[in-house]
Amino acid sequence: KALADTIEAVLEVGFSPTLFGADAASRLAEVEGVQILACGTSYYAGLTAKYWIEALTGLPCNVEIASEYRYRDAWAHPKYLIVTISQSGETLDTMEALKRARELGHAHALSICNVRESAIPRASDLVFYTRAGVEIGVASTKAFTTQLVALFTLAGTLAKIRGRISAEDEAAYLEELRALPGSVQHALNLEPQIHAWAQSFAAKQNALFLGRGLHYPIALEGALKLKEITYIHAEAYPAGELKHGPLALVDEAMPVVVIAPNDSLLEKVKSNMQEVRARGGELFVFADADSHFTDSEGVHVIRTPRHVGILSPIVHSIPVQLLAYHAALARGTDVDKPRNLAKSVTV
Ligand code: F1P
Repeated sequence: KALADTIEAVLEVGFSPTLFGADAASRLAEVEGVQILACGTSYYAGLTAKYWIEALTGLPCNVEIASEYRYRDAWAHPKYLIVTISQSGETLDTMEALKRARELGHAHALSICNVRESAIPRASDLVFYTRAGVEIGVASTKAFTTQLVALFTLAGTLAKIRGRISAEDEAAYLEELRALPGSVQHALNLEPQIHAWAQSFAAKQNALFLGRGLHYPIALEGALKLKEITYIHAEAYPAGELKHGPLALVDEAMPVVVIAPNDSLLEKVKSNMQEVRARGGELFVFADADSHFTDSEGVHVIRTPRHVGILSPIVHSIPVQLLAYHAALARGTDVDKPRNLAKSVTV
């Protein structure tokens, strides 16, 4: 519902600056680059957005963890748009990074946030409020998918302002957004199969998550969720990076989750999967319905909906979050209140 409501708000006006505030049109028209600042899951939304922004707008886009950026003398430019992403709008590191960006000379700041009138949107010039409302649990879930819709909309809006997409392109992207809740529902319907996988994950000590391109941040999100709510040690890598180190970790005891959408990188991902199987690693693959994967020895496959193109990371975030959720239930941990974590990190 959070996702459908956020998409509905976008569909009402299309890729329009009005979605971001009263003087958004003039501010966004000036933008020559984008600097994204965020923490945790929100940072992964930013990493995904980098692909969309650079591909659609041709603008450079940097993404940095706010707790690092706030303490350094970063490169800055008055015509770069600062984009902060925060579910709560109160995360201190993100707030301080925004202040730092202002000190360094960035003129325009846009906040993507769930919570109206929280600190970060109040300190920003432009705001997109997702329609996700407040997260019940500590770990962000619906915030992530709705942040991604907001960021895709920002990419589309900047592209439109810069004359990089035609009216037909815009209509096609909006059509993809309109169809998204149906694909996400399909992904949610995979719950029984994911529940079955989660039973074996619950007994593991470690897990590795792999993705490529737009789906590398989704591998990061899957690993973070597993860490946060099950306390299983999980790492995520771009699949092409396996041979540069993490392959040394792979043996029969290492489950490897692969985000394998039916996109232009699929053949590359398949060869990375072979590297894992050759070392005895057990593969858990999320593949799209329209690709040709079947279960084989040591390879388990769950089919997400038909490939949805550029919005695919939003669909693929659902099964990795469900996997962590069911593994947590199987281990008996508190999914809403993980140990050592706070809902808003304000220190
Ligand atoms: C950032 C964040 C969450 C994470 C956990 C701790 O919060 O790192 O992504 O799941 O809840 O805080 P926010 O800035 O998005 O509110």
